[in-house]
Amino acid sequence: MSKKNTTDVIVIGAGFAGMYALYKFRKLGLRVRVYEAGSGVGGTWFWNRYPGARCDVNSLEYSYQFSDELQQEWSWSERYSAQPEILEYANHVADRFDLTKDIQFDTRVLALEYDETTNLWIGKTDKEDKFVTKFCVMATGCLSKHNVPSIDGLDQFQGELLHTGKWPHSPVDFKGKSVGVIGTGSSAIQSIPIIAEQAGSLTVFQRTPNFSVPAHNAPMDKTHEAKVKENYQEFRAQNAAQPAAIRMTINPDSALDVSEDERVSVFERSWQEGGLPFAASFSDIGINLDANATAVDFVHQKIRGIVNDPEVAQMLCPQTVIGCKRLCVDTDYYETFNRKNVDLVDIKKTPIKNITESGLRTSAAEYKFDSLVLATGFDAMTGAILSMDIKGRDNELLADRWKAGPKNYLGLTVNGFPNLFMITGPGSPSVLSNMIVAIEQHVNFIANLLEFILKNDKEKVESNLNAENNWVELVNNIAGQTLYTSGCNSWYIGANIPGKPSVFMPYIGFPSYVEKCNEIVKDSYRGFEFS
Ligand code: N01
Repeated sequence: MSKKNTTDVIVIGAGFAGMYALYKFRKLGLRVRVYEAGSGVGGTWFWNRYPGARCDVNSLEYSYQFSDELQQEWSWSERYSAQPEILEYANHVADRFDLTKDIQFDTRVLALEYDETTNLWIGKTDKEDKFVTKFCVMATGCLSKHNVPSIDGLDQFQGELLHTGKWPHSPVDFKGKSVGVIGTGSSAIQSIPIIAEQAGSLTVFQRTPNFSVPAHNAPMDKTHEAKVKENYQEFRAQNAAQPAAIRMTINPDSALDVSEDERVSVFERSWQEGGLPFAASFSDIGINLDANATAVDFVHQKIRGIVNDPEVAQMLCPQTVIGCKRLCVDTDYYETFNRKNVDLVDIKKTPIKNITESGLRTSAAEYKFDSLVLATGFDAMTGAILSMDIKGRDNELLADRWKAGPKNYLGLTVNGFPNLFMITGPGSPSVLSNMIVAIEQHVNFIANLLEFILKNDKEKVESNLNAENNWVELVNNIAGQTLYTSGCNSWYIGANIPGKPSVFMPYIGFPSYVEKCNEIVKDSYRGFEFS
């Protein structure tokens, strides 16, 4: 084996997590190599190039804070950045910190096996038979394994078949075409208004409607940007103290303690402000069913006010709790259903039977399309990790260990899989927080842990089973106090993937998570075992 294939740390993935991990671990003097399946950096923002792809976190927050020079020199053009600009930012970071020389692109890691005699991980990629490393870091992303539904005849379709999560790199031209979209999650809600503008006709196949709030995106307010940049550190610290590490003013009032008029005017203000802060209109929307129902009513009224055809409006009104699936943020989504060239089909009433050569057939009708878009989401949080064949101590497969759900400690480590770390893994705040903030916190934690191992001449670290059991119980107890587990089929609990164990995966509450991590470190890395 060539020396080139032996490193201290292998990082898998060159999205925002992998890029910062490379930067940080290099600073420790470690030899680091990153494997990336794509041909460029950016992760989510490299793959999700569908029309309308845009971040739902404010641009001034959705960026790295590890380098003050970087955050001062970069300027965003809009309140919510679009995918091309975020990808440009990722490339700028890669160039600025000379990252690409240690990233091997177009290379997918297939397998990892822990060798107990040497305490090393032996890996295999689709390009090389063997690499050896002491530490493995999964920077594989929470929403990176796209979900292709098993619908009969999918391989028969002769037109253009697209998936929002794996969009082509060359422009897709829908002009004058007949297009079908399956799915109505965030990706669909962002892309449908733009596809509708271009296409001759668009038919949307909806299984479950979703709640969406207008983004009210706008050009960046340069005065506001300058003000933030004057004291960026304080701005970041204030945001990190918020439950999702996203800046929003949480109204301390209960939705049930105010008059109907006052409640509607608060919701109206939030609706006009736009975006995810709608969920913070009152303190109890996420924890009290009656309070939640008032928000549901308000959004239903909005949908009925926007969509001209009452039957279509009714189909678009979700009959679940608001926020138990990720709230969507849109530009002109509901308005799009007033267009003459757009139809909505309820596939709960008339299910898709099969895909045909020229379109698809439901139980009620046959449709013909030039292009069919699958906006069917991801095998979230565990999908990318489990798509590798990972064997720990005693040849145990991670897939077997996680058969009943992804048991782990802090969303970072798994007993029996020493020196292997996850960034924003299941059991950490990840998808219920500003991802870049969560990534930096995790990478810093892992870097400190590696430093501790090296300083103290330890060979390996892993979490103990007791700590893992307690951690998973805590994650579920916290979720149980909210409406996240109130019965909707969200990807937070793996319900969108047939056969996936039903376990709530993210930790709710970024500040309390950070506090727990800090306590654990202070307490000599309680719950971790070193040898
Ligand atoms: O995926 P989803 P997504 N037959 O899982 C339907 C992030 N994101 O890519 O609800 C028919 O939400 C499925 O129906 P149902 C964000 O965190 C962020 O849109 O299961 N339909 C659903 O309607 C988001 O939550 C941004 O009944 C099928 C849709 O496909 C996450 O990514 C933008 C089906 C999938 O929706 C995932 O969003 C985009 C089948 N067999 C994404 N299988 C922003 O930052 C699935 N569906 C703004």
